[in-house]
Amino acid sequence: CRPSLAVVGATGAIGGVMLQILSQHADVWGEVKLIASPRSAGRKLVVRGEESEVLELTEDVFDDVDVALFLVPDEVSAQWAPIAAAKGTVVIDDSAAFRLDADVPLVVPEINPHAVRIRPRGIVASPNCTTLALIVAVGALHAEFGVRELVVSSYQAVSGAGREGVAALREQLSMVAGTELGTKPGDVRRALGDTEGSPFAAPVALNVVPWAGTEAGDGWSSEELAIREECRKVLDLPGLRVAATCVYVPVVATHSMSVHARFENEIAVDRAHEILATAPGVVLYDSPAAGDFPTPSDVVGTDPTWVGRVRRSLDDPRGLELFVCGDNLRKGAALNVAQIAESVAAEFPQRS
Ligand code: 2RA
Repeated sequence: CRPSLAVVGATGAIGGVMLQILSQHADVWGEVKLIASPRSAGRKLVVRGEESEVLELTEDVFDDVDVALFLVPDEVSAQWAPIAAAKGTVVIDDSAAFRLDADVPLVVPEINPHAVRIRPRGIVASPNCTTLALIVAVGALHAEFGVRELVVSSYQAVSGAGREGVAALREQLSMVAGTELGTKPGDVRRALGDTEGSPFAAPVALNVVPWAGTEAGDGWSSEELAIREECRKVLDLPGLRVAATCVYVPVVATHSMSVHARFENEIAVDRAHEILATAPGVVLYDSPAAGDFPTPSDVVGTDPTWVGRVRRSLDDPRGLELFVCGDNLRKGAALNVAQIAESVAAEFPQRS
């Protein structure tokens, strides 16, 4: 019989995308339980075409659950994932709580699918959305050229900061629309006044904000260090040199990144194109003179990492420049978790 599934955080933004994915993908699951905090329990949501009541997150809810997807904040995962795992449930966790735990594999199915099987804590982690947009393309190139260094600048969508991020952008846009703001120092900031409730360190409408996450020491943000540590772990390259600068931009969903990648071997740009054109989870869209390059407003809602502007570095035959876009709520969150879970589900028939 097919493994049972729990979706913890079913009522959140990523939970909503997960329910769509469960309805769209080949159905490998038996019973699917939808779980949320006491505040959201009792709501009815549709999954696989059927209405289902959302259950409250309790210890007992994991009885008879084979695989649980945790789509909840770090502190909720930190508390509840070990409780579910202790009951024998395999946890696939989308939070940052376990990503760098040596006993928890950090899995991107296109890059390190084998890692999912070694999970001493019964927990498998899925990377941050910025890492995910980047790693699918860089990992494919690494397999042939051997990546040694990444210099990354992100253009991150406000939904990375949750529903509050989207609400803040929409509210700020409504306040500046049709004005002449954005022409004098500080005029946008003054016009928006107290941006209470905004998760951003500066106005995000008519602006860009070079700070994502929390202070992580020596001037770095947690988001920047997450890209570094997670790329190292997924690629199994503890010495990979990574310098990231993370920036929020006025985009609702889909993170973009400009990437300078340096490899061990000299780059043949035609071969780089070929690799990207055929790599799983990647779409190469790269005829800039014809206006063909990925942008977040075209990529949003799609599954792959889109890559364009691929060119050899002018001053370094081992360097490649590229621009990537990936939907932070799909591959960047729900889709990668679903893909990991499907690979775990495939283990079940062999067990019985
Ligand atoms: C962001 N990566 O995009 C964060 C969310 N985890 O803001």
